[in-house]
Amino acid sequence: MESSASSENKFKQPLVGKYLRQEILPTAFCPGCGCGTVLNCFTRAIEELGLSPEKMVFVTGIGCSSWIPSPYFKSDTLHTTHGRPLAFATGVKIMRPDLHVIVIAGDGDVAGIGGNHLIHAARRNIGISVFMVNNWTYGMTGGQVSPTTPFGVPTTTTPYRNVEHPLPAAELVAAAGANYVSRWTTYHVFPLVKAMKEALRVKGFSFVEIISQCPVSYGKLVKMRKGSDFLKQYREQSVNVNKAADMSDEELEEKIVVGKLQEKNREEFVSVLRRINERFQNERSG
Ligand SMILES: Cc1ncc(C[n+]2csc(CCOP(=O)(O)OP(=O)(O)O)c2C)c(N)n1
Repeated sequence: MESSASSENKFKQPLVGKYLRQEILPTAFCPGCGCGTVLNCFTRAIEELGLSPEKMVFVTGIGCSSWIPSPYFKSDTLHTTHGRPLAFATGVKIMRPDLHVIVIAGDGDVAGIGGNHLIHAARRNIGISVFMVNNWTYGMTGGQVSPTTPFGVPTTTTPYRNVEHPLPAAELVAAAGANYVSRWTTYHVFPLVKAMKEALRVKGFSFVEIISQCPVSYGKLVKMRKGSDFLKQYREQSVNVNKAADMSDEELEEKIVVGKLQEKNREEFVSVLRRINERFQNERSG
């Protein structure tokens, strides 16, 4: 097993050039944005797994977090329409089950406008890895309410405060039948890298929710202007899923439950589909 010291040491090695397009660096993200941390952790995860860029296809929607893989990664990337990355990714996986099909996109994209695609991709247990960067807002368009915005928060579209409760997207995906679900924050970089690696190894549908700061669009509304303000909040509010199991709903209010929420071994959708199609075709021709 790898020691945390060697893991930390490796974390500092620059991987730009091997996986990332150098010409567009340093970054398009706002100061303090969590997308850079997600990009860094993801690059570390694929390096530690030894995945080659030719074996990955990234599919994104529209939003700040969709810029994490596209255009930064040197792999093939499909930058699609807002809300539809899972629909496109499903098509890619069905035609190329040999590739790692990876969606990195925002909470608006994946759980809002694309929420139905998410539920059914999880239900099918199709071999797609989804990394939902949850900044609790529509970051790119300036801080509108999203399905994951906490209750009582003012946004540009809820100036008198959000009166809806946030969607527990990771729990929803687990209930729908995904093989792997976990949640971490940009404060938890080492467990996040580990979760990303676990998700990428899974044969069926895998989902990692990453709570990530948006100090510009969201932060201006809640008066938290620095990335570090959010990291402090994530550290203080996070509770591990094992500990959360013994806590009441009241105790869990305003907490962020982190850790592995689900791990199963259901057969992956495309392999079932191919097996059944082949059997039917053999029966017809024989
Ligand atoms: C069909 C459609 N509706 C709305 C938009 C406008 N739009 C672009 S990005 C975005 C929200 C992005 O929020 P999220 O997916 O959470 O990603 P973030 O920018 O926060 O990373 C919206 C509403 C669009 N491009 N297409």
